[in-house]
Amino acid sequence: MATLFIADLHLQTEEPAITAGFLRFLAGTAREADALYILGDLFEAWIGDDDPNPLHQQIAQAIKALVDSGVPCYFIHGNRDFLLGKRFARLSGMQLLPQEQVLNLYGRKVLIMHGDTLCTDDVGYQAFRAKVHQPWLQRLFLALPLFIRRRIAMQMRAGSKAANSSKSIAIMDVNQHAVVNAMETHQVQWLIHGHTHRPKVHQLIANNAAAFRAVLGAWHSEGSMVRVTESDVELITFPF
Ligand code: LP5
Ligand code: MN
Repeated sequence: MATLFIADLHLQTEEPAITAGFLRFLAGTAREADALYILGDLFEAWIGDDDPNPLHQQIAQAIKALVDSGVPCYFIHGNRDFLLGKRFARLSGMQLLPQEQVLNLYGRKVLIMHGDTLCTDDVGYQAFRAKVHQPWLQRLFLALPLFIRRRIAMQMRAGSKAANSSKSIAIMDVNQHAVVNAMETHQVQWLIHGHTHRPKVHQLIANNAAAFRAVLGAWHSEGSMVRVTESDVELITFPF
């Protein structure tokens, strides 16, 4: 049997092919799994569980069908959907996990996270993240009318795009010390994350031994997943 990991689908009404690919994945490949873990940025931008966007209902129903078929589904927040809350979790049957979680998969200890917290060289982003993760600010934002929240999210997306265009590729990647530090804190030889959209399995040294970091790809024109079995950890791309 296998446990599956995906991240960075960035689902939005404007990208129906990605939604269709995800729905097919949920009704097909995922049904055979022991569990499905979604490691953040499932949605392009989440402004509250009360957003009546029909896409959200459709996705909740599809995930619920998977869960009801006997495949548990877990979610770690990304930097686009960190406001996804208990109401959507209940609707979809997903279980919300903290930002870092260690799993024991078939005897292998694996650390999972979205990956944005590893990008410690991106000082501007880390400052932004610290601000928008303040509970009082989130409560204030969620109390605003939806049209204002939508406008603020659009301004943040525009600000982010503008900021990213002047950042180097290296700054927006993970920091090696942050990676080793996370793996040594949790005493693991495997790490799976997304966020950087640079799919690859990297080899490194952590805890004075060989260690591996599997980076999930974003779902642009094809799907990306990590499949963990008793004998293997594979990074797989597949057509929608
Ligand atoms: O997301 P992406 O790929 O463009 O870049 C990320 C980092 N950017 C972000 C910002 C998100 O895109 C914004 C998402 C909105 C979610 C919904 C709204 C919820 C609001 C809640 C309020 C409590 O995560 C980017 C990283 C990049 O990944 C690579 O790691 O570099 O970081 C930034 O761009 C941060 C900048 O350095 C500074 C941010 C500018 C934001 C401008 C704010 C304007 C707000 C106006 C409000 C009135
Ligand atoms: Mn991300």
